[in-house]
Amino acid sequence: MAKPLRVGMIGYGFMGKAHSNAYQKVGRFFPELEHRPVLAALCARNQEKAQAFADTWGYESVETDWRALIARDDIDLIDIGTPNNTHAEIAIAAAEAGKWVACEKPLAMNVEEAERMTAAVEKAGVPNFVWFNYRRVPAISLARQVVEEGRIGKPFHYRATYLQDWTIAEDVPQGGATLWRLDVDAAGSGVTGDLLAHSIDTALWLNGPITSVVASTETFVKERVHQETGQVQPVGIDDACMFLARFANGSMGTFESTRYARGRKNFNTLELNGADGSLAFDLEDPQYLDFYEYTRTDTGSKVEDHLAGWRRVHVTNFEHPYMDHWWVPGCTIGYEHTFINALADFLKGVETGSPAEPGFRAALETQRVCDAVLQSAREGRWVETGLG
Ligand code: SOE
Repeated sequence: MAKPLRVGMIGYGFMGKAHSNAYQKVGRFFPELEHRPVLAALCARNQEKAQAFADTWGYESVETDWRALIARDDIDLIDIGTPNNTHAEIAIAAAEAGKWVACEKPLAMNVEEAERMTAAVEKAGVPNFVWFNYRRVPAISLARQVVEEGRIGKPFHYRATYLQDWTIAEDVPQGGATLWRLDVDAAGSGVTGDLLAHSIDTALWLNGPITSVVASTETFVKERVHQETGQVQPVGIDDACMFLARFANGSMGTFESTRYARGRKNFNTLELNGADGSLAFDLEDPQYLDFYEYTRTDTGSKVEDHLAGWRRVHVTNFEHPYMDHWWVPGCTIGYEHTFINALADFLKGVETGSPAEPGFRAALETQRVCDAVLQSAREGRWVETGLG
């Protein structure tokens, strides 16, 4: 008999939808899980909008004060889908109340907050998880499997890009419920925390700790109208960020992110080059993992002959990560399923006693890299991350 897991969801934006959908579907596609999420309460400051969202998604009740939500005995898990500047206070209060905590990325505004959040969930001993959903794209999980199988060999290069184009117009305002990602007080940073945090999380997972970085950032539009004050205010976020990285395994990395790459909507790519093989992935073509095999792991023989070439793996077979929970081979899954896969891993981790990553401690490592990147950009020098 499945155990109900009563979810209190805070926030109803893009991530509120993605997370709510995951709670609704996970039990249907991962029926072996012992826990069955129940959409118990939706919390947001605007009662009318909260009620509308709750009605659409089937939440049982609505709260307008997150402290009241956390105080409820009938809530087991707090999901934080609110702007970054609220994550720390909510997560710490939820942990102290003994709730499970699932937090949207990036974990925090900075390392200091992320450390306090990690200490709080660990002190309380509560299950915790950060929604770095791209790890759960089957092709990216397969990339990790290929690395673990030793098919890449000694890694030399890691290359990541994360490009979008939605803030190019100068009349896009900043702040408020819809555009808080452009307001440094709500977001903490621009593309570094919003987009590169994803790239860094994936890189740490696939290629190990990043030990040092040197970065450059740019803010192309210096002032924007703030939606809450109606005033033209300075823009404090990084619109674009590029950094070089050194990994503990001796490889070098390049990372590039911007919201000014005209035509790039959610272009999130990675490439890993090793002595024995290479891997490449592009989120705009998410069903595929590209693999170049130079050395066969079974025989050790080199496979570079007149038919050598990149292999394009359509990651939809039952033997591919997560795909035995979805459709028949050849039928694809999409963006929303990565959240369902992530939630399934989180619940399974709690049930088996082997917690799914990234929990808060792993997300703190990503935060350390983000902070080092921003510090490097400010100071114009290489900065150690403290990892590795
Ligand atoms: C930014 O545009 C954004 O919505 C990020 O905040 C998400 O994390 C990313 O996955 C899609 O783009």
